[in-house]
Amino acid sequence: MSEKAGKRESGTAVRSSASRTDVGPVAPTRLAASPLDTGRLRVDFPILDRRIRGKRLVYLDNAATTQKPRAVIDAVSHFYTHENANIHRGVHHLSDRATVAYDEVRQKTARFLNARSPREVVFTRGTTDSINLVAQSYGRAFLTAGDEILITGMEHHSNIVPWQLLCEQTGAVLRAVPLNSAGELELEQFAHLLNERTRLVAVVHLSNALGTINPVKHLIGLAHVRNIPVLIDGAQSAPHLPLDVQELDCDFLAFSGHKLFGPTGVGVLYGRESLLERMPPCQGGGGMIETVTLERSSWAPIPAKFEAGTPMIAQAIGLGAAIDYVSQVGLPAIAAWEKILLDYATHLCNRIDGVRIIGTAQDKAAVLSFVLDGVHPHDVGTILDYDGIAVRAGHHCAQPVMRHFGVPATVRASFAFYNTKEEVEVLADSLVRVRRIFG
Ligand code: C6P
Repeated sequence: MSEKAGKRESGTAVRSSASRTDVGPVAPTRLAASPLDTGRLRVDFPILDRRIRGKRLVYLDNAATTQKPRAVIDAVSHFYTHENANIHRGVHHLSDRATVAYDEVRQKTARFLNARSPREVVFTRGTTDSINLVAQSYGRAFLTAGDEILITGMEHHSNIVPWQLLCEQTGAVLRAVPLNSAGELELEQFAHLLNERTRLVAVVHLSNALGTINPVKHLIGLAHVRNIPVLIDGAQSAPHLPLDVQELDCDFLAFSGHKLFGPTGVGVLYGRESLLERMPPCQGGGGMIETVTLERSSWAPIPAKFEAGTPMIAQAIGLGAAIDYVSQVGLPAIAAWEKILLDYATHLCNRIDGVRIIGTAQDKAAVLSFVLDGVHPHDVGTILDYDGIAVRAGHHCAQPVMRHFGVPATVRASFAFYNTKEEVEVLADSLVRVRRIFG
């Protein structure tokens, strides 16, 4: 069903280098970021100066995709202007330069996630692609009929449908942990649903539709007691929360470059080395082989084994610039500022007649989903757009969440560190206007 039908600069380094192995030091820090100098940071994002229908753009659709800092735009442009070549193939200077640049991003990504090694970082097209990779590689190799995969009732379709496809292919069974009325996981149900047949757990870290932050470290601990690997959908957490795969002890983690202020078309699958080693490739082609005869082929070492064909080179370069940028702003500072914005927006919206917030979890970040009594979310979104405010209205690719709350759609304001309290006030004023228009 379409949504319509359902109608570099500033900050502290992210984390200590304790327990890092062969991935080197983090990018150098340039400016202090506490408190976040939002006014200064906004200057880095050219699009934020745009006017929409004569009004200053208020961009509150960051969960869908984030805006790009000049550093990212320049890195991609510089690559195409000065270094463009295919990688891992050429003997010429440009190919060598491009290969080095691409491989450096893998190291940078490993540091960003505190992975043990760059070998644990597979470049993909995005979160969706990463999850599908695990389903079609790990899932098809190791799951059989009657095995169970445990997800939750607040997953994005990207963390539901790949498992449903896998279940059709293998006879495995998909189970989901229910939600309570605040949009939190029923934790005792999680423990209850884990059993001797469970072969994989896949859980969203930060819900795109509700803003709920799941206690993933706790969930991973429970699953690991039974030796069950856990995949974390980090699409929404990567831009908002510090991530440390060693501390979380997750087995897989997926995120998208474009939600982390980087380009579209590139994402990451972190995978525990011992698992990636055992997993077969699920796409064949150039780049992922060791030797090929007309009869059979053998695979390149990880992570190349999972990167068939010419990869998204320029996009990966852009992702590297985005990781530098975000690391310099500092995710702890980002999370703290966005919490202030979310609390302020929640406070203002709660004062508006007829607003019902969907998702009131204790632990929440960056996302404010709501409905306005008697007004379809698309109408709300359209009127907000006339005021220059970009929000998303729809089911947010989380139809089971909408069904749980008995709504076809919500309006979703989603924040990034460059948003301001003034923008939150513009949103609230505009909602009051919507209220007046609809009586
Ligand atoms: N959510 C949103 O507006 P891709 O499309 O592969 O970059 O990310 C998919 C995805 C997976 N998990 C979560 C929790 C997500 O939020 C998303 C993307 C966007 O909410 C686009 S639907």
